[in-house]
Amino acid sequence: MSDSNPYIPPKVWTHNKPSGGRFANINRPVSGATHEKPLPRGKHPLQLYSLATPNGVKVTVMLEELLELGFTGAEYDAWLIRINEGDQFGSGFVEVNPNSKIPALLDVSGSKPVRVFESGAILLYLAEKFGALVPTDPALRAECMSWLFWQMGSAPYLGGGFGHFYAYAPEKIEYAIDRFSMEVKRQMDVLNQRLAQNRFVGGDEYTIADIAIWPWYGGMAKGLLYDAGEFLQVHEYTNVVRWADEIGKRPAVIRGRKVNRVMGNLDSQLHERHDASDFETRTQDKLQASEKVD
Ligand SMILES: N[C@@H](CCC(=O)N[C@@H](CS)C(=O)NCC(=O)O)C(=O)O
Repeated sequence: MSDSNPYIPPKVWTHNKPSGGRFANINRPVSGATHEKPLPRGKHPLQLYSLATPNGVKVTVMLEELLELGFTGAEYDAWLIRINEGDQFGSGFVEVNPNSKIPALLDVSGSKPVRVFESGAILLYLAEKFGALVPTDPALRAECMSWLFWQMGSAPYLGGGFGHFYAYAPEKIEYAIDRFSMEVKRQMDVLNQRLAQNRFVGGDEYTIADIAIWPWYGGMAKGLLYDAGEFLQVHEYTNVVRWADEIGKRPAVIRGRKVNRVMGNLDSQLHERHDASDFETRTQDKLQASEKVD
């Protein structure tokens, strides 16, 4: 777009050409399944259909934290949904999430399966199911919920706004990058000020608010998202960095980050998880080494 050739929106928008941005091939202006494909089911009470994006990691970290706390009912099968290949538009996936986005959870522990979609709803569902990682005191619970919903409302500006225009759009549009950089820096400052006074986002306790916020804002503070650490000077958010480092060392977080991961070091990729032992035996480094021997 240039001043000499400005875009003038027509009276009615039509989907007449691909946008050209990264992931444009999977974007459509309609919802629903594009093909018949039932979802696989494993042996555990919880069936997760996901990918290790920041939204996906929230749920695998939550499940690993619950297992770490001793809740055996949180045993899960994690199936890989490759969103670049359109798996989220298969008929089985759409039955679990009509919005066609990971993560999606099916709880098959009761007489009828319960579907849950939207990462915030999944965290809350699991926290309530097991009575863990969400405070019972009304004031603390309200604080935890406020930060959980803050994340759900804020992250689309970070990902869909800043990340999209800074990293994925086919051209760099100064207006859009300025607008979303300003907003992301404001959000990082909100969190930084909160964490200056509190060890965790909700207060003294580690909760689902931290689990929701960490993959996005912790990732941003550590310079892991969109290669934008220097651009946004994220090291300045020292309290967020301190909090991100502390959470990143938790064993459940280290495990949860690996599940459904298809990028990075081979030993950090556990494409599917069906058993706790898979972390030792089925990461990509191990699978590829055993293929070479065979
Ligand atoms: N608000 C949703 C957002 C989920 C979401 O955006 N998922 C992305 C990956 S992080 C996705 O599945 N994208 C596939 C698509 O848009 O077709 C949540 O928190 O669960």
